[in-house]
Amino acid sequence: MTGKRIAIIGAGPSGLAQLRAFQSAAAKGEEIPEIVCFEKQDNWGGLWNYTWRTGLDENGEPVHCSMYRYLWSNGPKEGLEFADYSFEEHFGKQIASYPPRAVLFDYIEGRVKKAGVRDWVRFNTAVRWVEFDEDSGLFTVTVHDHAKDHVYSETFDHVIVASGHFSVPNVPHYPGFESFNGRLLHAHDFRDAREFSGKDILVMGSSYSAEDIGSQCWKYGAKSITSCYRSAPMGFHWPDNWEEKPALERVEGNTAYFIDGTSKHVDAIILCTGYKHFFNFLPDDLRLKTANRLATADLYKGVVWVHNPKLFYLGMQDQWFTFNMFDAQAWWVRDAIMGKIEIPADKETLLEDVRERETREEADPDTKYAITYQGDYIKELVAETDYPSFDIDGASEAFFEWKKHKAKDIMAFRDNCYRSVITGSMAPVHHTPWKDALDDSMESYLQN
Ligand code: FAD
Ligand code: NA7
Repeated sequence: MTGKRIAIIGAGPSGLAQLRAFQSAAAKGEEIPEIVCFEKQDNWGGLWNYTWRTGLDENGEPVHCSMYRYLWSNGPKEGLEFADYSFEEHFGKQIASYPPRAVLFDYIEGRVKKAGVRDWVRFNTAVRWVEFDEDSGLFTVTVHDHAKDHVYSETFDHVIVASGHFSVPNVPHYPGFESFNGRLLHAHDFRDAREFSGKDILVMGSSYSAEDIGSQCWKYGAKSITSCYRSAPMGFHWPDNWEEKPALERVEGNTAYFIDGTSKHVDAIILCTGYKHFFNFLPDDLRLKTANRLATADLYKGVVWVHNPKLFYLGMQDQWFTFNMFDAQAWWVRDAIMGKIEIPADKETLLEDVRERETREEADPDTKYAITYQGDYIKELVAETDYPSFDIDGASEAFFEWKKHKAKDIMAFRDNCYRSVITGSMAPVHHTPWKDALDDSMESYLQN
């Protein structure tokens, strides 16, 4: 041990990447700091740890999970595969490209079980407050251990915030919501598409949640789907019972009125209106405030809090890449903490790095550009650590293909397969087309 103590907040994919990063250094014989990971849920996996609960959990904490039953990966697994732990290593064979949630949860868990880091996590422990003391140079982290119903504080040299940013819903108000006669909910509280079979539903928004929740409801027998957009339509070739409309104006009774003067009877409104970066355990001087974008505000190299470089954030970007990007970040943060990477002392240099990333992101609104931009970011970080280098351009190619497959047939894109950039092998075609595969269990998915 180096004598340093590190607090990680959250044991989702980002926090787990950080645990694995430190464990891999220890496995190579390096001296690592003491690691304490605080996780408010009773298990790891973050959003991938499904619960039927909505609202408050068994401890009275806000439910973190925004995932739902029948959720299948919304992008190809070949774009997110861990470079140090392939799908083939985990499952003993290559599997199809769009695994359901339970399969991805198993994969995420497999790597950290193998690493033997569960003891580093304090479960059922919600972080309540973090403070930095200039004199000692230490953070005080105050937590609530729900198992013992005990609140306590400990000090740390570094804090790594890995609490995610797709859990606290952005909930707009539209006239008439208070007297709507149907079910009105945010995507965060959506759990089971079967609730909406036979119903006319309205999904508000034109991004991933609107697309996927609408598609789930279609698959499980909704009578009709109407989606409405604020800025631009999703523009896919939708099934006959799916209509895309411009922005909602108001609701009266069960009728939704849109700004083009049209209206529609709806039984339910699902607000797929995104999430907030929300950190109620951080004071002003430590709290990230950013839009959901690729170049986050105030994070040098996308991870170092420029106003106090002893504090790090993981996974705060909008995400094309996920697990492998969290890995690249976690390995980099590990090396910064262990003194192998130097963070410039001059704040202006840190801010200049942020500005350069923002300008480069804003240079081109094209999707392909954005994917390449995030791939380049991963390359940049991976080049500075011993994270196994992998064919990041190849992973970007999988995303380019995915985009084309969605444009061709939005209800069949998950029937395609791609080549792993980690093992080089091609994924098998799944045994059942996505639209007919109503059983999303791991047992069913792995029957190839
Ligand atoms: P999270 O997974 O959000 O984990 C954060 C952890 O921090 C949680 O375990 C939480 O309990 C804990 N925590 C929060 N606050 C506290 C606190 N105060 N104290 C203690 N612990 C705390 N990505 C993909 O790659 N493929 C997909 O198909 C995909 N689908 C998605 C579908 C939905 C509906 C959503 C919302 C996201 C999806 N994502 C998908 C993106 C997802 O963000 C990442 O896959 C990943 O879960 C992010 O990991 P994370 O660790 O950064 O955050
Ligand atoms: P996103 O990607 O942040 O998208 C939010 C959508 O909600 C987007 O289309 C917004 O429209 C729309 N929005 C936001 N506020 C409003 C209001 N007030 N009125 C109407 N529409 C609004 O969130 P998602 O939940 O789709 O995806 C988040 C993650 O979950 C993603 O990474 C996936 O992997 C799963 P805009 O285009 O800004 O006009």
